[in-house]
Amino acid sequence: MIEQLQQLRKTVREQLGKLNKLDEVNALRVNALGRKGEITRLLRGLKDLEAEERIHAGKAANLIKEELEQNFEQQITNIKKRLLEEKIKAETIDVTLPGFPPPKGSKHPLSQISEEICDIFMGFGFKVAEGPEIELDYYNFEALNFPADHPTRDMQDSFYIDEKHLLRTHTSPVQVRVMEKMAPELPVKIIVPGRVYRKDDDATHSPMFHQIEGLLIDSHITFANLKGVLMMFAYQIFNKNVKVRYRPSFFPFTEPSAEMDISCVNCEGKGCRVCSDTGWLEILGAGMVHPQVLKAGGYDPEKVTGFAFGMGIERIAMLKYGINDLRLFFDNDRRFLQQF
Ligand code: 2NM
Repeated sequence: MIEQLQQLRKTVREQLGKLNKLDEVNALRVNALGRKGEITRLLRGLKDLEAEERIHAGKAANLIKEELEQNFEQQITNIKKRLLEEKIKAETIDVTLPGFPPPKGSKHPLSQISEEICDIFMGFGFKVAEGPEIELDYYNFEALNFPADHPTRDMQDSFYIDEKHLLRTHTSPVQVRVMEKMAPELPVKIIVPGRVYRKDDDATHSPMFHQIEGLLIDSHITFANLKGVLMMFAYQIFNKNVKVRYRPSFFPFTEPSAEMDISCVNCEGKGCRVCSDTGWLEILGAGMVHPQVLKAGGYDPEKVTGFAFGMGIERIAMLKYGINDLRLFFDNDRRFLQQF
């Protein structure tokens, strides 16, 4: 019996040493130590032995059983350790490899143009000013000399928050706020970019759009200053040999008022679809600041004069890039935006 046990111990240990898969180890374990396994089968023979030999053989069997159990545990631990090492080795990442760069964004074309325009005027010594988009009726209309029955003051044409507040329809209220703060200091020389809101919605009008307005107040400012500054601006923004012309116009906050045209950037003045065969494109409105507006801003119209102007960023961007539908600026379609 003891010899058989020794033999079993030897073969099991030999076989176990050769195994390197967990399920094979488990199968051998069941086969050797399980309830229906070899040891159990051998121990069934114990009852046929002499008392002394039985005790002896029983002890030996238990020792061998314990030892083999430990051998199995050890082998399982070894295999698991090896598997883990192989797994870690296979998963090793080379941290020195370059990563995947995140897709690069870019500035929105309207922001680009807005910054470009501000830069040009900053080159002329203007400072950038900003103000609230929810504005008081006073700053948006009253102080800017809009009569009570002006169409844009109507609920139909502007977004009112309540009786006294609305979404600003232009950035001019900021100019009044700046004048109030600065008066009587001179010069006032500011440029005001920002969002404005009007109840309009088609291929060339969006209910929200962007404007840049400018204001220059000092002693002895004349219409000649207006023409010179705006002409230099046109030359810089449409870096071509554009021609410039002024046509009389009307705005409540300026007197006299004018519209500035440039020769068509598409056909260079010959006449085409972009300029409706006129050869000219309207790009901004301007004028000498109305005495009422100077007064509202805290300046004495007997002592100072000024000019102001305003333009729509979308329109400038459409002309500069040859875009025919301004809704493209607001669709967030990357096929469009990636072109800038
Ligand atoms: C325009 C056209 C003409 C303008 C006037 C003022 C202010 F506040 F100083 F009176 N700011 N902007 C102005 C003048 C705006 O936009 C077409």
